[in-house]
Amino acid sequence: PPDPARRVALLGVPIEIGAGLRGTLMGPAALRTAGIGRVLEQLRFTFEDHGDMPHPPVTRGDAPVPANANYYGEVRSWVGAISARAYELAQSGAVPLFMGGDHSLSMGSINGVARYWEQQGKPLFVLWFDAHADYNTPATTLTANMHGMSAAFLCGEPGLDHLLGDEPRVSIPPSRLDLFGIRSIDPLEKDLVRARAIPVVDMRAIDEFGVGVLIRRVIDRVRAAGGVLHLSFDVDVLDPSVAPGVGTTVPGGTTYREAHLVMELLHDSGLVRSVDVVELNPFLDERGRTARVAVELIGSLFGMQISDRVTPSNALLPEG
Ligand code: 4U7
Ligand code: MN
Ligand code: MN
Ligand code: MN
Repeated sequence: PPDPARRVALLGVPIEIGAGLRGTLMGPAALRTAGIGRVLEQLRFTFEDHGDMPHPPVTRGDAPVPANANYYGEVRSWVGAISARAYELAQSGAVPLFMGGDHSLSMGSINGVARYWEQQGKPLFVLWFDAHADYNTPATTLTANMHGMSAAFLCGEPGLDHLLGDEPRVSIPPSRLDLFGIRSIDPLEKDLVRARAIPVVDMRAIDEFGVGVLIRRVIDRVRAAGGVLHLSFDVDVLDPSVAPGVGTTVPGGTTYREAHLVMELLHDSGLVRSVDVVELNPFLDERGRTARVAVELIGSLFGMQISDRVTPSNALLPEG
């Protein structure tokens, strides 16, 4: 029977105007078709599907609209509403799983859950599992697409200051953000990431040291701080040969097994309290492949195991 103590709250967030290409609004439907609910049920989770958020009405704010931020008004309406829902879901004690939608949704989902954890006195860490750093601001962006600005916004970078409207804004210290899997970063964005000393695990580091050691370092840091972890999983972190159904493919991504190992180790850590699955674009997918892979990875994150085995502890690994 399902274990009521293990609750996952699914919420579809069909936003697409944060990205350059249309189609991520079909993401939540594709994840459901690929069996995200069935997988969670198999793993004995009680899951609640809260359906898809409605497109919020676009209201004109009093604050001026910044330049270099496409569809600012629409994104602002979404982000405020998402943050409020995220806060409620975190408060309910479930693990919220936000099904995107493009990555601009994380400005709301993470702000909302961070607000909850701040009240609990627990530091929230954010694992940004993505091909991109998403650390642009209106001053650094080359495209004005807001899905490339989410991490920077969350760390309190200026330029989108009124994006949350009346929702209280929480900022994540840059030292609690981990960019993991990146291989595409714009010139001014790179300068900003360096200036803020954001921990980065790029694909070169993964090639050289392997994902296992590197993800354990992230986990150890969260645990040592007595914190909890939000996973922001941008499907484009996977190699395009594994996950073609995304708008911004970058060659040289994580393999199928590397991504699974990240998820398996995150599961074993017991620290993940909320999740985004973003940037799946079913319009660009090949016969549902990417949606299926994303659901399989979510399975590993929630405890799907290849075999019953004891995971070796960090004591067996070389010192970092
Ligand atoms: B995603 C980009 F220029 N950096 O800012 C930009 F390369 O959420 C890409 O990670 C952003 O998919 C990608 O537009 C945003 C570009
Ligand atoms: Mn992203
Ligand atoms: Mn990306
Ligand atoms: Mn993308």
